[in-house]
Amino acid sequence: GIEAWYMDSSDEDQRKPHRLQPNQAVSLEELKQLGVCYWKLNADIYENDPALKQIREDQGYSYMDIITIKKDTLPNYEEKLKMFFEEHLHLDDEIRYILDGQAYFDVRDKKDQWIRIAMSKGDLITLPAGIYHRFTLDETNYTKAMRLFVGEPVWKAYNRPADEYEIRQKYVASSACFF
Ligand code: KMT
Ligand code: NI
Repeated sequence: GIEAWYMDSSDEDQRKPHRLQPNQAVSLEELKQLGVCYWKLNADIYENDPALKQIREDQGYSYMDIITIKKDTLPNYEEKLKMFFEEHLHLDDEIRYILDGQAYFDVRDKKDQWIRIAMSKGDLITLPAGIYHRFTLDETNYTKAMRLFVGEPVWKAYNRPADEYEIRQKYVASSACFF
């Protein structure tokens, strides 16, 4: 399963864990309150997995592709990693299923603090439209992920500040827990 924690504010390598000392864990329940949903699947059978098929049907995830993020296989690797780590939002949900390797998704909580979510093989996560987030590889420098989408994919990212978008205002209003 996933593990999540509040991040320290050091400028060290983004691929390091950046845990607070002592660690300040974030539960699945707390992530849910931010609109972040999670499923655990068996990635060994992703090509023919009834559980994945069911989620895709239920959620309308009609589109899927697979991205391998590794120095020698991803074109413009450095540039893309830099882009993924810029704080941004999307107008649609971001849905990622880790098929191999591992990676971090960082999301802002309602008080604007960074939460780091450690994803590994079998973890499927959905980030709600309008949440500020970013992505990085960890020190293993490799992940393979399925990207899912409702209908035709729109990859456009709006770097922060993007507070003027209606989806941002909708997201901010969507949770009960402000303070
Ligand atoms: C995004 O928009 O943050 C991404 O697509 C991250 C990389 S996909 C594993
Ligand atoms: Ni994104």
